[in-house]
Amino acid sequence: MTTIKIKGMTCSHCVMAVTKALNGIEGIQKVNVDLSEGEATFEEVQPVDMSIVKEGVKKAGYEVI
Ligand SMILES: [Cu+2]
Repeated sequence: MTTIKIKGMTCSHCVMAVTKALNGIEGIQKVNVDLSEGEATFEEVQPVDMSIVKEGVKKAGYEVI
C-alpha cells in the first residue's frame, strides 16, 4: 500500500477527481482518497513511477506534496 499527500482538495468533488486520476494510471488499483487527511492510498500491482502519479494528480488540478 502506497500513501501520498495531496494538496488542494476541499470537497467530495475533489475526492472524485483525484480518485479518477489515480485509477487512470496503469498499475494502480484500490484507490482510496481521504479528504480530511488530505491523503490518497493505493496498491501498485506493478511498480509505478511517482513522477507519473504526480503528473496525473497535477492534471486533475491538485498537487502531490
Ligand atoms: Cu472540491
